[in-house]
Order: sequence, then C-alpha cells, then structure tokens
Amino acid sequence: MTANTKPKFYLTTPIYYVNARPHLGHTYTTVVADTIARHKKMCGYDVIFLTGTDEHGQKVERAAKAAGVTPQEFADRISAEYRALWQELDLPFDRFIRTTEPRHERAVQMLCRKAQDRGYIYKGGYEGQYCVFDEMYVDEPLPGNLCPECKRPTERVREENYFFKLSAFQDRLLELYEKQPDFVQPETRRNEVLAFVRGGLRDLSISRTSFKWGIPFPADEKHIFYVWYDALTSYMTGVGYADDEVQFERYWPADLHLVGKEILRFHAVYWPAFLMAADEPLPKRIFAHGWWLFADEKMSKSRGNMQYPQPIARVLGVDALRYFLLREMVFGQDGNFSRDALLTRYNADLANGLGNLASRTLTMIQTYLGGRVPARNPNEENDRDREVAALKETVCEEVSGYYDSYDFSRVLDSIWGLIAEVDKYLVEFQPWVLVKEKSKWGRLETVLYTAYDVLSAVVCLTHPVIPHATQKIWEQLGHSTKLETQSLSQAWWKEHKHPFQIGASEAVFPRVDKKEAFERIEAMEDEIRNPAAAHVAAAGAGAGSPSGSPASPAAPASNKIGIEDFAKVEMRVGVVKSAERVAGADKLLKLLVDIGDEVRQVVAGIAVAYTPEEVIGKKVVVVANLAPRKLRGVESNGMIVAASTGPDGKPVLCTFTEDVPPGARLK
Ligand code: ME8
Repeated sequence: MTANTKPKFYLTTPIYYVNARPHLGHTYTTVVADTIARHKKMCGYDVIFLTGTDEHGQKVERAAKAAGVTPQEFADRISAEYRALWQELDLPFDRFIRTTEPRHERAVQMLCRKAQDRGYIYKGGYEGQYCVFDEMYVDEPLPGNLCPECKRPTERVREENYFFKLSAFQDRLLELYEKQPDFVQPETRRNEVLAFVRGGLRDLSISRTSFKWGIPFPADEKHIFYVWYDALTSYMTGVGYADDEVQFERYWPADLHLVGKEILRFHAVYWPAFLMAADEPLPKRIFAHGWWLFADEKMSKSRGNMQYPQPIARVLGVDALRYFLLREMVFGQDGNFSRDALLTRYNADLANGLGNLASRTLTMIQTYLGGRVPARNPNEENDRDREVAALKETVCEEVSGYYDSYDFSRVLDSIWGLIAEVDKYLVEFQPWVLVKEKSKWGRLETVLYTAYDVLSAVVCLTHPVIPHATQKIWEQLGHSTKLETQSLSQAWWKEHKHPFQIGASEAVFPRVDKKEAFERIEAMEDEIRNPAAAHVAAAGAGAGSPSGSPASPAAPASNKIGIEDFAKVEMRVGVVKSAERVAGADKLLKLLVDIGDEVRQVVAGIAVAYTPEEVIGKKVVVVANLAPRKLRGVESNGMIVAASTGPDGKPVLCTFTEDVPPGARLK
C-alpha cells in the first residue's frame, strides 16, 4: 500500500437528532458540506466528509415513548430515513456516525477519562432549569421559566451530577479566539461567542441520572452522559478515536465543522474546552450558517412549517435544489425560502442561463463546424475575443477565492456573470451570419472556440455545486473523463488538446411551466407532511376521473368509519405549560402544550370557560397531526379536545384522573 501524500481535509455536518424527520434545513447543511467536499477533492485534497445521527437524550426517549416503541427502534427508523434521503439526493458522505454505536461509547468514555485524569471533572449537586427541546441547562430563564433560546418552558432538574470545569477554560478560550481569528466564522458570530465567554463561564453538568437513554459514565453507570458531550465526541469517533489510531492521527483534528447558528455555543465554547481538558487537538474552524426561514419564521418541526427537499429534487432535479440553496442564501445569513423564487431561478439561471448557453454553443458547433471544435487561432482574434478570454481568467481566480471562503452565492454570481457575457458576445458576433460567407469562417471558428472555451471553464467551476448537469455537459463537450477527477488548481482548460469532436447535445435543464411545477411540488409536499390526508384526497380524486382532474369524492357508504380511519388521528396527552388570552378574541386562549417530544403552540376556543391560570398544569388531549392553521393571525399547531355542551354551553376540557405522561398516545 502506498502512503497517501495528498493533504487531508476533514469536514463535518452536525449529527442530526432523530426526534424528527430530515427537512430542507438539514439538507442545506449537508448540501453545503457535499459542495465543499467536491471542491476540495478537485483541488487535490484527500477529503473525509462526515455526517450522522444524534440518537441519545431525553428528547429522543420521550419521542419514542410517545410513538410506543423503544428509543433504539425509534432511532433506527429515523436514522435510516436520513441515510435514504442522502442517497436519494446523491450526497455521498464518507462517514456516517450513529451515537448508539458501541465504538462511539468507547470514544466518549475515553475522552471523559482523559479529562477526569487531569482533574477537570468532579461530582457535585445541580439544581436548576433544563430545556429538553434544546437539551441545554438554562442558567437565566426568561420570566415564566421559559428557555431564552427557544422560548419553550424549561423543567426543574435536581440531581447529583458530574461537572465539567468549564470555568477553568475562560482565558484559554479567549486566547484561542484571539490567536486564531478565523476559528469561529463568520465575524458576527465570532463576536457573539467572544461576548459570551467574556461574560464568564460556569461549570457544566455533564451527566444525568433522571433518565436512562444515554452512554453510561465510566465506572459509575447510574449516570449517563449529557447528550452534547456525547454528540460532539462523534466527530472524533467518525475518524477512529479509541478505535483506529492510524486513521485518527491522519484525519483529526477536523478542518471544518459546519453548524447552524443555534448550536454555535456548543461547538465554539464547550467543544474546544472538552478537548483542551483531555489534551486533544482542537478543530481548525467552525462556521455557523444562518437559517432558512419560511414566511420569516425558522423552518422547524415545532412550527409545522418544514419544507422537504424530495419534491423539489423530484420535479426539478437534485442540481436545481442544490443551485437554489447555494445561490439564494448568503452563506452565514438567514434566507427566506420561497417556491416562487425557486422556480424563477430555475427558469432564468438554469434553463435560460447555463442550459441555453450549452445547447446553443454545442448546436452551432455541430451545425456549422460538423461537430469539430477548432484549435485556437490567435491570428483571427480581436480585442473583444481577448476581453472575454481575460474575463474567464478573472472569474476563475475570484471563484477560487470565493470557494475558499465558503461564499457560495458569490461563486455563482461571478460564474453567471460570465455566462451572461458570453451570451452577449454571441449576439454581438452572430455566428449564424458569419457562417453565410466563406471569408468569415475564420472568425466563425474563433467565436465558437471562445464560447466553447468559456463553457468548459464554467462547467468545471460549477461542478461542485451542480455535479450531475455539469458531468452531462462535460460529456456533450466531447470528454469521456469524470469531471470530478479534473484538477481545478491546475487550470487545465488552458491546455485543451484541440481540435476534437463534440458529443450529442441534449437539454440538461428543460424549461418548466411555473404554475404546473409549483402545484406538483406543493402536492408532493402535502403528501410527505401528511400522508394520511393525501391518501384520502387521492382516493377521492382518482375514482371516475381518468384524466386526473379533480372529481367529487364518492359519497360515504355509511356514517361509520373503519378503525384505519380512526388510526389516522394522532391524539396525545399534553400538559399545558403556559396560557394567555389572544388579543381581540373573547373565546381564544393561546397555549403552550408539552406533548412529550416537543412543546406545541395551540390556540383553543375555551376562554369563555377557563381563565389562563385555570388551564396551566392541566393534562389535556391534543390532536397532534392536524395541519397548522392561523386563528386571529396566531398559528395553531394542533387542537385541544373538549366536550361541546350545546350552542350556548361552555366547552369542557377532556382530561385525566390518573397519572399519564405527556406524549402518551390515545388509542
Ligand atoms: O442540533 N435552516 O440536531 P438538529 C438552516 N443534534 N439549517 C437548519 C435549519 C434551518 N431552518 N433547521 C435545521 C442538533 N438546520 C444536534 C447537533 S452536533 C454534535 C449535534 C440544520 O437535528 C443546521 O445545521 O436539531 C442546524 O444546526 C442543524 O440542522 C440542527 O439539527
């Protein structure tokens, strides 16, 4: 075996929780990681791209309980969904780590033992608030004991725990941020981290005894690890910590942890401190990106506004999804997701932009030059040809810098600027006119050579973002190689071996009818979000309607429903954590209800019968899989079940006389 002489690059996505299915937000980080991995490979690196699933913790334990399965079964199911999605979207990770793997248990215990040996872990009492949703201890809750991050109610925790001496690392962390200013990026996020650490650090409880779903503490199995200590260590397990020393030596430390901004503190403060305590090398960089918002709100399970990647990929193709995610959002900032913007970009940038340049250039070479790409002929070149060629060089250079600083929207802006310039150039010189006069064939060859040359560079430069379409165009350009094996750093396109023959041309981004594509995506979204409802609608529409146009649903055979219909309604026990009146609505209360694995906002028409104080702490029945809707402008995610006592009577809440845990399913 020969030694790998390439420089290494190890990058990670967060290890996603298995309490919810993967959505567009998770896809975003994974697409970014894949793009960076592809780019680094083209720059000659030996790349390891790790992703995985975070499977322990109270949140997962409760979600499993509510679903009536063991935490392991629950984790197996969702973890498999993640893998299947990454496969469908062709995101070929190199490592997939699951935190329930035995090798990971060994790694967590080893990291902890090293810190213990060096005196950074001690036993002590903890009493305070804990946010299960963020799996985070909350030192300073908001009024009403709400979590300052997610605004959900926190829970009182009183335990004897193991503590990590985070307070001992304040100076070393500040020195780290000072000496390596790009350790945390972007700059605004670095400033937040600096302010947080300068404000003082308190020791951190890193074990729990009140539930069981976690990795046992070394030599004290009554305790399990705090889920973040466990999850962060997976970045090391994935490259062989406590398992494969040679591999670990080669790839650790990570060159880049990609994270969403809400989990930056865990990565930029706790994680380096955990590593310093164990005397292990620190990751080189942590980049916290922004959120995809939907109608200005974070896309998340609890708000019920998730968008899923599959419909976009199935209707427009994986590359369109990737292109949109990277072009539309400035990496590091928040971005609003809109299907309209997606479809506009698809038609304008992909179908009319790159797709059109490729097909018109290739078609002209085919028709006017018999498919033969000429060699460069400096005698026929004029200033404009040289200007376009120079712009190509400039773009290649600046794009390389943008890739290195993860500025993907600029990468694409710059390349699409070049595409627009070549379009203009073709219109200026009109090959379709040049071909008519033999004396102008020299110019014709030069103009088509220039367009071909720029298109080749565009395809190479864009490959990390839209790998499938660019490979197809690459083959149409006459190459039989894999584009991913091209070296970007050697600017190979300067040395084409012309002349040669191009392949058959075929549209890579066919134009779509916006309205039709919009509706198809929307219908698929609905089906993913609410399979039961989509099933009923499809059954209704299909009968007697061969054209596929909506037909009226068949009349029900009787007013009885089958057990399978009842099973579609997901009813769960909820505990009301907070309640307030909805301004301007006499009947409505806005409630935050804990339904086990999450806290939901539900608006209930019970204000005529109950004051907010009367309902706080009550155990109620929540219809949990109702599509979200707005009541008086306030979003309601579910419905509270109450007995109706006639048109003027007051609603009576359905509740329980015996002890039941929040999240338990009603069957
Ligand atoms: O936090 N916009 O897992 P998680 C952009 N298990 N990115 C988004 C997003 C959105 N609307 N929603 C989610 C966890 N993401 C922990 C991580 S790591 C050791 C442990 C992406 O399932 C983004 O990367 O809640 C965010 O940080 C991550 O998914 C959160 O995933």
